[in-house]
Amino acid sequence: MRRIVPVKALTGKALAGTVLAATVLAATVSAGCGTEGMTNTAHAAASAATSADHFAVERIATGLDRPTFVGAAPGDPEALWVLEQSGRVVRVEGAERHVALDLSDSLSSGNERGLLGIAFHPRYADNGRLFLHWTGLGGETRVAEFARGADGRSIEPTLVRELLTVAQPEENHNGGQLAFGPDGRLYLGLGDGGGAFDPRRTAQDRNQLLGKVLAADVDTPAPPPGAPARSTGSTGAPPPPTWAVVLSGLRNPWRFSFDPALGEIWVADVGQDQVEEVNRVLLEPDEPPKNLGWSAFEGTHRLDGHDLDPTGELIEPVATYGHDEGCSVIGGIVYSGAQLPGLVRRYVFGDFCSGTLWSLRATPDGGATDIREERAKVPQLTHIGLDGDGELVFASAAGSLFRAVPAPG
Ligand SMILES: [Ca+2]
Repeated sequence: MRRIVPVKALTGKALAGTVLAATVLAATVSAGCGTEGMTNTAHAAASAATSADHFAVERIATGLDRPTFVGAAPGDPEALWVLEQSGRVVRVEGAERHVALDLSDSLSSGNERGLLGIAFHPRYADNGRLFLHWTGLGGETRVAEFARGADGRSIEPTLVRELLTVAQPEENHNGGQLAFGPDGRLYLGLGDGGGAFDPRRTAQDRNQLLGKVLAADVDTPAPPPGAPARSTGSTGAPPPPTWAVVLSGLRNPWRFSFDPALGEIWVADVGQDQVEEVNRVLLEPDEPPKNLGWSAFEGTHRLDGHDLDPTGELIEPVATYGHDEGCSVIGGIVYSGAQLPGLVRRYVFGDFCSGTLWSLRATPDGGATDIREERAKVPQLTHIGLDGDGELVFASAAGSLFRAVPAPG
């Protein structure tokens, strides 16, 4: 598999087969993000990108408390739904804000903890089902189902059912993303449990949920054979589903997304000291869980003393960059909107620390090519989502939301 290394990451590293085609606009690079190496790379790189291919970002909301998610709910196209790390779910429609749910009394927040993920059921418009991922008061991962409130814009404060609880040995690497896949299952990303260099070796242990992307069928509870259907409470809620490991070998898959057209999942895995990576993986549920390498590999760098589970296909990232370009990759999305024709079918992703945004194009062989640094930046980027029209929206931990708009000129 070929891989792309944005800009300066090439320097001093032997990466045979690397493909690079970047447009770098050094003048727009923000403070704190290395620029010196980028210019040389840009001169060397062939790029077909023109001004019309790029986009700008426009701030559309401020004053939110460290938003970790922004996106739309099916059947509610005019609103943006936002998660605040400290525990509130906020529905934003124009200038109007409505706190749909406040979990702040029942979660621990700060560092990488808090309200981390939300997924609306694909038929949310009809059934009002939604799912949240947060850090419990004891630091544990919690995933539960909730229901839309009677007013249509709130969430019932009493959860419908618990879906998963996982103990977390450290404060960091709690994963985050919760999303429905093209197969209708609910997917969750969990980090390796934290610390440095996966001290508990969870990511390569197929029997542990940490360091994995998991999936569960939340539509058919399917009680064990021969067992009577049971309920978890007076509500008659179905029992928790079984979570299956889809991908192993992950350090902290903060954000992932699906490309339903190709049946693929794009997973950005946050790196340790050197390498941030983007992975493109074909979903093949009949195959053993594919292995994204951590902690035997950081990017394509083999770590001594870390065993590699030999089962499951080993997946190399399609794009990596070093810590001279950022510090935490923020996985994005394959764009298929109408407003930015130069971006159609390109995967857009970014970095939390530098605020840099890049896009790349998938190749038929499962790799990626034509990476380019976008002109726009989103400082403290935490999430890239879609509004009700399928256009890109961005959350910044600094408290703002942005949307992508055509670049002027
Ligand atoms: Ca990896």
